[in-house]
Amino acid sequence: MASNLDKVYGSLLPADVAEGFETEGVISAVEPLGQGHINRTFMVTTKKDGAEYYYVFQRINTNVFKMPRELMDNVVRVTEHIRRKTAAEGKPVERCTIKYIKARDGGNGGYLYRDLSGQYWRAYVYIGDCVVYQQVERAGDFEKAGIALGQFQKKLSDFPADGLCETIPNFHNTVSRFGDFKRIIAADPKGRKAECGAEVDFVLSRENYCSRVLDRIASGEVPVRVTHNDTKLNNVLMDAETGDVLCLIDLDTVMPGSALYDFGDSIRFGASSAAEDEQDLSKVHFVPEYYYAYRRGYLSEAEEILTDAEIELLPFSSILLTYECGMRFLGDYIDGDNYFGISRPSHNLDRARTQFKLVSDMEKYFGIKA
Ligand code: GN1
Ligand code: MG
Repeated sequence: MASNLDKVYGSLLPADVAEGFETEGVISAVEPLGQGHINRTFMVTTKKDGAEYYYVFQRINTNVFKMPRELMDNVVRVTEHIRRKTAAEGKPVERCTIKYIKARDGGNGGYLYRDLSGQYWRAYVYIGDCVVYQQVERAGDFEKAGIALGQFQKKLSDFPADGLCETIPNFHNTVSRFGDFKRIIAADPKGRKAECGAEVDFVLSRENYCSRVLDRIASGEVPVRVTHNDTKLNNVLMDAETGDVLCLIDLDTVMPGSALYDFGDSIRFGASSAAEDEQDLSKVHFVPEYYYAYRRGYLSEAEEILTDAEIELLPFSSILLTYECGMRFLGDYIDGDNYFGISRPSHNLDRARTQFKLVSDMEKYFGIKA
Protein backbone atom coordinates (compact mmCIF):
# COMPACT_ATOMS: atom_id res chain seq x y z
CA MET A 1 0.00 0.00 0.00
CA ALA A 2 1.58 3.29 -1.08
CA SER A 3 1.52 6.12 1.44
CA ASN A 4 3.39 9.14 2.71
CA LEU A 5 2.50 8.40 6.31
CA ASP A 6 5.93 9.09 7.70
CA LYS A 7 5.51 12.73 6.79
CA VAL A 8 1.83 13.17 7.44
CA TYR A 9 0.88 10.87 10.30
CA GLY A 10 4.23 9.75 11.64
CA SER A 11 3.66 11.23 15.07
CA LEU A 12 0.35 9.37 15.54
CA LEU A 13 0.74 6.17 13.62
CA PRO A 14 4.06 4.73 12.45
CA ALA A 15 4.02 3.90 8.73
CA ASP A 16 4.71 0.22 9.32
CA VAL A 17 1.66 0.03 11.61
CA ALA A 18 -0.53 1.84 9.08
CA GLU A 19 0.36 -0.84 6.58
CA GLY A 20 0.46 -3.69 9.06
CA PHE A 21 -3.13 -4.91 8.75
CA GLU A 22 -5.32 -6.31 5.99
CA THR A 23 -7.24 -3.04 5.67
CA GLU A 24 -8.81 -1.85 2.41
CA GLY A 25 -7.36 1.03 0.41
CA VAL A 26 -4.93 3.83 1.24
CA ILE A 27 -5.02 5.81 4.46
CA SER A 28 -6.37 9.35 4.07
CA ALA A 29 -6.75 10.46 7.72
CA VAL A 30 -5.70 9.49 11.25
CA GLU A 31 -7.24 11.08 14.35
CA PRO A 32 -7.12 10.30 18.08
CA LEU A 33 -10.31 8.59 19.29
CA GLY A 34 -11.99 8.02 22.64
CA GLN A 35 -11.31 8.71 26.30
CA GLY A 36 -9.60 5.51 27.48
CA HIS A 37 -7.04 5.85 30.25
CA ILE A 38 -4.82 2.96 29.13
CA ASN A 39 -4.44 2.19 25.42
CA ARG A 40 -3.87 4.77 22.66
CA THR A 41 -6.68 4.72 20.14
CA PHE A 42 -6.95 6.20 16.65
CA MET A 43 -9.63 6.48 14.03
CA VAL A 44 -8.17 5.65 10.62
CA THR A 45 -9.91 6.50 7.35
CA THR A 46 -8.90 4.82 4.10
CA LYS A 47 -10.00 5.30 0.50
CA LYS A 48 -10.37 2.82 -2.32
CA ASP A 49 -12.13 3.29 -5.66
CA GLY A 50 -13.94 6.37 -4.37
CA ALA A 51 -15.26 4.59 -1.25
CA GLU A 52 -14.18 5.40 2.32
CA TYR A 53 -13.49 2.80 4.99
CA TYR A 54 -13.16 3.44 8.73
CA TYR A 55 -11.01 1.55 11.18
CA VAL A 56 -9.92 1.81 14.79
CA PHE A 57 -6.22 1.21 15.49
CA GLN A 58 -5.13 0.67 19.08
CA ARG A 59 -1.70 0.49 20.60
CA ILE A 60 -1.84 -1.88 23.53
CA ASN A 61 -0.29 -0.53 26.71
CA THR A 62 2.05 -3.35 27.65
CA ASN A 63 2.93 -1.67 30.93
CA VAL A 64 -0.63 -2.62 31.94
CA PHE A 65 -1.26 -5.63 29.70
CA LYS A 66 1.86 -7.69 30.03
CA MET A 67 0.48 -10.60 27.97
CA PRO A 68 -0.81 -9.00 24.75
CA ARG A 69 -1.07 -12.30 22.82
CA GLU A 70 -3.13 -13.99 25.51
CA LEU A 71 -5.21 -10.84 25.82
CA MET A 72 -6.00 -10.82 22.10
CA ASP A 73 -6.74 -14.53 22.18
CA ASN A 74 -9.30 -13.93 24.99
CA VAL A 75 -10.84 -11.01 23.12
CA VAL A 76 -11.16 -12.83 19.79
CA ARG A 77 -12.62 -16.00 21.30
CA VAL A 78 -15.15 -14.13 23.43
CA THR A 79 -16.12 -11.95 20.46
CA GLU A 80 -16.68 -15.01 18.27
CA HIS A 81 -18.87 -16.58 20.95
CA ILE A 82 -20.96 -13.41 21.23
CA ARG A 83 -21.13 -13.14 17.43
CA ARG A 84 -22.59 -16.66 17.12
CA LYS A 85 -25.25 -15.91 19.74
CA THR A 86 -26.05 -12.52 18.21
CA ALA A 87 -26.47 -14.10 14.77
CA ALA A 88 -28.76 -16.77 16.24
CA GLU A 89 -30.95 -13.98 17.63
CA GLY A 90 -31.18 -12.48 14.13
CA LYS A 91 -29.42 -9.26 15.15
CA PRO A 92 -26.94 -7.47 12.84
CA VAL A 93 -23.58 -8.94 13.83
CA GLU A 94 -21.58 -6.23 12.05
CA ARG A 95 -23.12 -3.57 14.34
CA CYS A 96 -23.32 -5.66 17.49
CA THR A 97 -19.85 -7.22 17.53
CA ILE A 98 -16.38 -5.98 16.71
CA LYS A 99 -14.65 -7.31 13.59
CA TYR A 100 -10.90 -7.56 14.14
CA ILE A 101 -8.57 -7.22 11.16
CA LYS A 102 -5.81 -9.73 10.55
CA ALA A 103 -2.22 -8.56 10.69
CA ARG A 104 -0.52 -8.87 7.31
CA ASP A 105 2.43 -10.74 8.77
CA GLY A 106 0.09 -13.30 10.34
CA GLY A 107 2.22 -13.33 13.49
CA ASN A 108 1.29 -13.15 17.17
CA GLY A 109 -1.84 -15.26 16.84
CA GLY A 110 -3.00 -13.46 13.68
CA TYR A 111 -4.65 -10.28 14.95
CA LEU A 112 -1.73 -8.45 16.54
CA TYR A 113 0.97 -6.50 14.78
CA ARG A 114 4.26 -5.87 16.53
CA ASP A 115 5.77 -2.66 15.18
CA LEU A 116 9.41 -1.90 14.47
CA SER A 117 9.86 -0.45 17.95
CA GLY A 118 8.34 -3.54 19.60
CA GLN A 119 4.87 -2.09 20.39
CA TYR A 120 1.77 -4.23 19.89
CA TRP A 121 -1.16 -2.96 17.82
CA ARG A 122 -4.56 -4.23 16.77
CA ALA A 123 -7.12 -2.94 14.31
CA TYR A 124 -10.85 -3.36 13.88
CA VAL A 125 -13.68 -2.07 11.75
CA TYR A 126 -15.15 1.15 13.14
CA ILE A 127 -18.87 0.86 13.86
CA GLY A 128 -20.43 4.03 12.41
CA ASP A 129 -23.49 6.07 13.43
CA CYS A 130 -23.01 5.33 17.07
CA VAL A 131 -22.55 7.36 20.25
CA VAL A 132 -20.61 6.80 23.44
CA TYR A 133 -21.62 8.78 26.52
CA GLN A 134 -19.11 10.11 29.01
CA GLN A 135 -21.93 10.65 31.50
CA VAL A 136 -25.53 9.54 31.84
CA GLU A 137 -27.88 12.16 30.39
CA ARG A 138 -31.15 10.23 30.60
CA ALA A 139 -32.06 7.42 32.99
CA GLY A 140 -33.58 5.53 30.06
CA ASP A 141 -30.20 5.29 28.29
CA PHE A 142 -28.61 3.91 31.42
CA GLU A 143 -31.38 1.34 31.75
CA LYS A 144 -30.52 0.19 28.22
CA ALA A 145 -26.86 -0.10 29.23
CA GLY A 146 -28.02 -2.32 32.11
CA ILE A 147 -29.94 -4.51 29.65
CA ALA A 148 -26.79 -4.77 27.54
CA LEU A 149 -24.68 -5.96 30.48
CA GLY A 150 -27.32 -8.53 31.42
CA GLN A 151 -27.34 -9.84 27.85
CA PHE A 152 -23.55 -9.87 27.72
CA GLN A 153 -23.28 -11.96 30.90
CA LYS A 154 -26.06 -14.27 29.76
CA LYS A 155 -24.45 -14.86 26.37
CA LEU A 156 -21.20 -15.74 28.10
CA SER A 157 -22.77 -17.89 30.81
CA ASP A 158 -21.91 -21.04 28.83
CA PHE A 159 -18.35 -19.91 28.00
CA PRO A 160 -15.97 -21.83 30.28
CA ALA A 161 -14.36 -19.28 32.60
CA ASP A 162 -11.26 -21.42 33.05
CA GLY A 163 -10.72 -21.29 29.28
CA LEU A 164 -9.67 -17.65 29.52
CA CYS A 165 -6.28 -16.39 30.53
CA GLU A 166 -6.26 -14.09 33.56
CA THR A 167 -4.39 -11.36 31.68
CA ILE A 168 -4.20 -9.07 34.72
CA PRO A 169 -4.13 -11.34 37.76
CA ASN A 170 -6.26 -10.21 40.72
CA PHE A 171 -7.75 -7.37 38.66
CA HIS A 172 -10.75 -6.84 40.96
CA ASN A 173 -9.29 -8.58 43.99
CA THR A 174 -9.78 -5.69 46.40
CA VAL A 175 -7.70 -7.35 49.13
CA SER A 176 -4.76 -7.52 46.77
CA ARG A 177 -5.43 -3.93 45.60
CA PHE A 178 -5.41 -2.82 49.24
CA GLY A 179 -2.02 -4.53 49.71
CA ASP A 180 -0.69 -2.65 46.66
CA PHE A 181 -2.03 0.60 48.10
CA LYS A 182 -0.34 0.03 51.47
CA ARG A 183 2.98 -0.66 49.74
CA ILE A 184 2.66 2.57 47.74
CA ILE A 185 1.91 4.74 50.77
CA ALA A 186 4.77 3.13 52.68
CA ALA A 187 7.18 3.95 49.84
CA ASP A 188 5.64 7.37 49.05
CA PRO A 189 8.14 7.80 46.18
CA LYS A 190 7.14 11.37 45.26
CA GLY A 191 6.43 12.67 48.77
CA ARG A 192 2.77 13.21 47.86
CA LYS A 193 1.19 11.31 50.74
CA ALA A 194 1.23 14.29 53.11
CA GLU A 195 -1.03 16.36 50.85
CA CYS A 196 -3.70 13.65 50.68
CA GLY A 197 -3.91 12.50 54.29
CA ALA A 198 -7.71 12.67 54.42
CA GLU A 199 -8.03 10.55 51.27
CA VAL A 200 -5.49 7.99 52.52
CA ASP A 201 -7.41 7.72 55.82
CA PHE A 202 -10.64 7.27 53.87
CA VAL A 203 -9.17 4.20 52.19
CA LEU A 204 -7.51 2.73 55.28
CA SER A 205 -10.62 3.07 57.44
CA ARG A 206 -12.61 0.91 55.03
CA GLU A 207 -10.27 -2.07 54.83
CA ASN A 208 -13.00 -4.45 55.90
CA TYR A 209 -14.89 -3.81 52.64
CA CYS A 210 -12.10 -5.51 50.71
CA SER A 211 -12.88 -9.16 51.45
CA ARG A 212 -16.69 -9.07 51.55
CA VAL A 213 -17.27 -10.28 47.99
CA LEU A 214 -14.19 -12.52 47.95
CA ASP A 215 -15.46 -14.31 51.07
CA ARG A 216 -18.77 -15.03 49.35
CA ILE A 217 -16.90 -16.31 46.28
CA ALA A 218 -14.86 -18.59 48.56
CA SER A 219 -18.05 -19.89 50.21
CA GLY A 220 -19.52 -20.70 46.79
CA GLU A 221 -22.49 -18.30 47.11
CA VAL A 222 -21.10 -16.00 44.44
CA PRO A 223 -19.99 -17.94 41.34
CA VAL A 224 -16.99 -17.15 39.18
CA ARG A 225 -18.23 -16.16 35.72
CA VAL A 226 -16.84 -14.74 32.52
CA THR A 227 -17.11 -11.01 33.08
CA HIS A 228 -16.14 -7.81 31.28
CA ASN A 229 -14.46 -6.12 34.27
CA ASP A 230 -14.46 -2.57 32.83
CA THR A 231 -18.10 -1.70 32.25
CA LYS A 232 -18.01 2.07 32.51
CA LEU A 233 -20.51 3.80 30.27
CA ASN A 234 -17.93 4.95 27.74
CA ASN A 235 -17.31 1.29 26.97
CA VAL A 236 -20.92 0.95 25.75
CA LEU A 237 -21.71 1.70 22.09
CA MET A 238 -25.20 3.03 21.36
CA ASP A 239 -26.90 3.50 18.00
CA ALA A 240 -27.00 7.25 17.25
CA GLU A 241 -30.40 7.05 15.60
CA THR A 242 -32.38 4.59 17.73
CA GLY A 243 -30.47 5.01 21.00
CA ASP A 244 -30.31 1.23 21.34
CA VAL A 245 -27.22 -0.36 22.80
CA LEU A 246 -25.13 -2.07 20.14
CA CYS A 247 -22.39 -3.71 22.19
CA LEU A 248 -19.92 -3.49 25.02
CA ILE A 249 -16.47 -2.58 23.73
CA ASP A 250 -13.01 -2.67 25.32
CA LEU A 251 -12.96 -6.39 26.05
CA ASP A 252 -9.32 -6.30 27.18
CA THR A 253 -10.20 -7.25 30.72
CA VAL A 254 -12.64 -10.05 29.84
CA MET A 255 -11.60 -12.65 32.38
CA PRO A 256 -12.96 -14.92 35.05
CA GLY A 257 -14.59 -12.62 37.62
CA SER A 258 -17.82 -11.84 39.42
CA ALA A 259 -21.01 -10.42 37.93
CA LEU A 260 -20.85 -8.02 40.88
CA TYR A 261 -17.68 -6.42 39.54
CA ASP A 262 -19.43 -5.53 36.30
CA PHE A 263 -22.57 -4.24 37.98
CA GLY A 264 -20.67 -2.22 40.60
CA ASP A 265 -18.31 -0.69 38.06
CA SER A 266 -21.23 0.45 35.88
CA ILE A 267 -22.85 2.15 38.87
CA ARG A 268 -19.56 3.71 39.94
CA PHE A 269 -19.28 5.57 36.65
CA GLY A 270 -22.89 6.04 35.59
CA ALA A 271 -24.93 6.66 38.73
CA SER A 272 -23.08 9.91 39.30
CA SER A 273 -24.18 13.47 38.62
CA ALA A 274 -20.71 14.41 37.34
CA ALA A 275 -17.73 13.26 35.34
CA GLU A 276 -15.23 10.85 36.89
CA ASP A 277 -12.66 13.66 37.08
CA GLU A 278 -14.89 16.58 38.14
CA GLN A 279 -12.83 18.99 40.26
CA ASP A 280 -15.77 20.69 41.96
CA LEU A 281 -16.96 18.08 44.45
CA SER A 282 -20.13 20.03 45.18
CA LYS A 283 -21.30 18.84 41.74
CA VAL A 284 -20.66 15.16 42.48
CA HIS A 285 -23.57 13.11 43.86
CA PHE A 286 -24.77 9.54 43.73
CA VAL A 287 -28.00 9.54 41.69
CA PRO A 288 -30.42 6.87 42.99
CA GLU A 289 -32.68 7.27 39.94
CA TYR A 290 -29.82 6.18 37.69
CA TYR A 291 -28.94 3.32 40.03
CA TYR A 292 -32.46 1.94 39.88
CA ALA A 293 -32.73 2.44 36.12
CA TYR A 294 -29.55 0.43 35.54
CA ARG A 295 -30.52 -2.22 38.05
CA ARG A 296 -33.95 -2.60 36.44
CA GLY A 297 -32.43 -3.05 32.98
CA TYR A 298 -29.73 -5.40 34.23
CA LEU A 299 -32.04 -7.64 36.22
CA SER A 300 -34.57 -7.83 33.38
CA GLU A 301 -31.95 -9.94 31.60
CA ALA A 302 -29.64 -11.31 34.28
CA GLU A 303 -31.98 -12.19 37.15
CA GLU A 304 -32.49 -15.69 35.77
CA ILE A 305 -28.76 -16.51 36.01
CA LEU A 306 -27.92 -14.72 39.28
CA THR A 307 -27.82 -16.32 42.72
CA ASP A 308 -29.60 -14.81 45.74
CA ALA A 309 -26.25 -13.72 47.17
CA GLU A 310 -25.36 -11.88 43.96
CA ILE A 311 -28.66 -9.98 44.00
CA GLU A 312 -28.29 -9.19 47.71
CA LEU A 313 -24.81 -7.76 47.10
CA LEU A 314 -25.70 -5.40 44.21
CA PRO A 315 -25.81 -2.27 46.43
CA PHE A 316 -22.60 -3.26 48.23
CA SER A 317 -20.83 -4.01 44.93
CA SER A 318 -21.53 -0.42 43.85
CA ILE A 319 -19.72 0.85 46.93
CA LEU A 320 -16.91 -1.70 46.63
CA LEU A 321 -16.05 -1.02 42.99
CA THR A 322 -16.18 2.75 43.54
CA TYR A 323 -13.95 2.42 46.61
CA GLU A 324 -11.55 0.13 44.75
CA CYS A 325 -11.28 2.47 41.76
CA GLY A 326 -10.74 5.48 44.04
CA MET A 327 -8.02 3.54 45.85
CA ARG A 328 -6.37 2.75 42.49
CA PHE A 329 -6.51 6.41 41.37
CA LEU A 330 -5.13 7.62 44.71
CA GLY A 331 -2.44 4.94 44.73
CA ASP A 332 -1.39 5.92 41.23
CA TYR A 333 -1.25 9.59 42.22
CA ILE A 334 0.98 8.88 45.22
CA ASP A 335 3.09 6.51 43.13
CA GLY A 336 3.77 9.23 40.53
CA ASP A 337 1.08 8.58 37.87
CA ASN A 338 2.56 5.50 36.26
CA TYR A 339 -0.65 3.71 35.32
CA PHE A 340 -3.63 5.84 34.28
CA GLY A 341 -3.20 8.43 31.54
CA ILE A 342 -3.43 11.98 32.93
CA SER A 343 -3.87 15.39 31.35
CA ARG A 344 -3.17 17.58 34.39
CA PRO A 345 -0.89 17.14 37.42
CA SER A 346 -3.60 16.36 39.98
CA HIS A 347 -5.81 14.37 37.60
CA ASN A 348 -5.61 11.09 39.50
CA LEU A 349 -6.16 12.83 42.85
CA ASP A 350 -9.24 14.58 41.43
CA ARG A 351 -10.53 11.23 40.17
CA ALA A 352 -9.94 9.61 43.56
CA ARG A 353 -11.86 12.41 45.29
CA THR A 354 -14.95 11.98 43.11
CA GLN A 355 -14.94 8.26 43.84
CA PHE A 356 -14.74 8.81 47.60
CA LYS A 357 -17.56 11.38 47.45
CA LEU A 358 -19.71 8.78 45.69
CA VAL A 359 -18.75 6.10 48.22
CA SER A 360 -19.84 8.39 51.08
CA ASP A 361 -23.14 9.14 49.35
CA MET A 362 -23.85 5.46 48.69
CA GLU A 363 -22.94 4.46 52.24
CA LYS A 364 -25.58 6.90 53.50
CA TYR A 365 -28.13 5.96 50.88
CA PHE A 366 -27.84 2.20 51.31
CA GLY A 367 -27.10 2.29 55.05
CA ILE A 368 -23.88 0.31 54.59
CA LYS A 369 -20.89 0.88 56.90
CA ALA A 370 -17.32 -0.31 56.97
C1 GN1 B 1 -9.35 2.06 32.87
O1 GN1 B 1 -9.15 1.60 29.71
P1 GN1 B 1 -10.28 2.29 30.36
O2 GN1 B 1 -10.07 3.76 30.43
O3 GN1 B 1 -11.59 1.86 29.77
C2 GN1 B 1 -9.09 0.84 33.73
C3 GN1 B 1 -10.35 0.45 34.51
C4 GN1 B 1 -10.80 1.63 35.35
C5 GN1 B 1 -11.02 2.84 34.46
C6 GN1 B 1 -11.36 4.06 35.27
C7 GN1 B 1 -7.17 -2.07 32.31
O4 GN1 B 1 -10.31 1.75 31.89
O5 GN1 B 1 -10.06 -0.65 35.36
O6 GN1 B 1 -12.01 1.33 36.03
O7 GN1 B 1 -9.83 3.13 33.68
N1 GN1 B 1 -8.64 -0.27 32.90
C8 GN1 B 1 -7.56 -1.00 33.26
O8 GN1 B 1 -11.89 5.03 34.44
O9 GN1 B 1 -6.94 -0.83 34.30
MG1 MG C 1 -12.40 1.92 27.61
